[in-house]
Amino acid sequence: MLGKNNKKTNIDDATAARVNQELIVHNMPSVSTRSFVSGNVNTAVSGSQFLGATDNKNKHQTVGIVIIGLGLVFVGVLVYLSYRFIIKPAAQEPTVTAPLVSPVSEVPEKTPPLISTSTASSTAVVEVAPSVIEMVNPDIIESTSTASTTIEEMPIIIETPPILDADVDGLSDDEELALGTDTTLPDSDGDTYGDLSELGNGYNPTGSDKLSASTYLTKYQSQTGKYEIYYPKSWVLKSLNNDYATIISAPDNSLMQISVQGNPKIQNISSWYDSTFSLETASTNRVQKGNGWEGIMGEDSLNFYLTDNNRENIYIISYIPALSDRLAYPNIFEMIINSFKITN
Ligand SMILES: [Ca+2]
Ligand SMILES: [Ca+2]
Repeated sequence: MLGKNNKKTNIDDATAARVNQELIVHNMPSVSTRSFVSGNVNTAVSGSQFLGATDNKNKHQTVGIVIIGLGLVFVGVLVYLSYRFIIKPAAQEPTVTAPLVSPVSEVPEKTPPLISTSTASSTAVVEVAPSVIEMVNPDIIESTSTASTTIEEMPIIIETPPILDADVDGLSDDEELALGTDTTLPDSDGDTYGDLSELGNGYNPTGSDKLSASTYLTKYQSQTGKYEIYYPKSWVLKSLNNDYATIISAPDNSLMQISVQGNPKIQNISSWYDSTFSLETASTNRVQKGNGWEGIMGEDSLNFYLTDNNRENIYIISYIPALSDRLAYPNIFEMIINSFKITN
């Protein structure tokens, strides 16, 4: 039993040893396993192969060094070329353009910055200025010449419009438009009295009753001047200088003006007129009597001078035509004078 057990124990030990060896063998690397298996011969062969690899390695290293050296040389050439043709010229350009820039930087103080060189700017100014003068002067001369010819022709262009009287009743068409009468009928209201006759005698040419009843006329009262007048309603009246001057504008830009001034010497109108205009010939025979006044028509027939019965003021009624040779409203001027009334 014991021997059997010892035998069995020896067998188990041998098995265990073999198992361990196999475990060791299987756990070792395959190369080592080959070397152990191949023995010394394989080991010598592998040694000669190792010497050959070392030679090849040296050759490769030499080639590598040569390649690296050539690479370094090539890089050096590239660096030199880049410095010679790129970096150096780029570095030199500012130094070359610097003198060109500095004059330009001085130029903008006098000329626009867009101009690259001072010579270009100076020649440009010098060339343009005379050409402009040469271009402008002829135009100016031509324009003045044409203007002068136009001015010479002006009187022909603005020839005084003719004064028409379509119905030949003595009232111009302009006056009949202001009075509301018919320019084609001498007796507009058909009362057998002509328009001019009714107007001159203080009657309404467009209907019955007195002239003051005409719907085409209106009355103006001056508190300062203490008078009243009638004038065409369609005309424009303006009071100036505290009512010491009154202006009435007619459609053709003619004016009727009534001005008031003192009569410090309390002269009658004939004496005032003679002394004012230094007339040697007495104008007494030209005196007209009105409603609270006496007056004299000036020799130009455009100014009527009158004074109130108290000889307090001198009134001047003036017809100021827009064109000196066109008097379209002589009868209305007369009507305003006749309608003049001192109101006190
Ligand atoms: Ca007429
Ligand atoms: Ca009539």
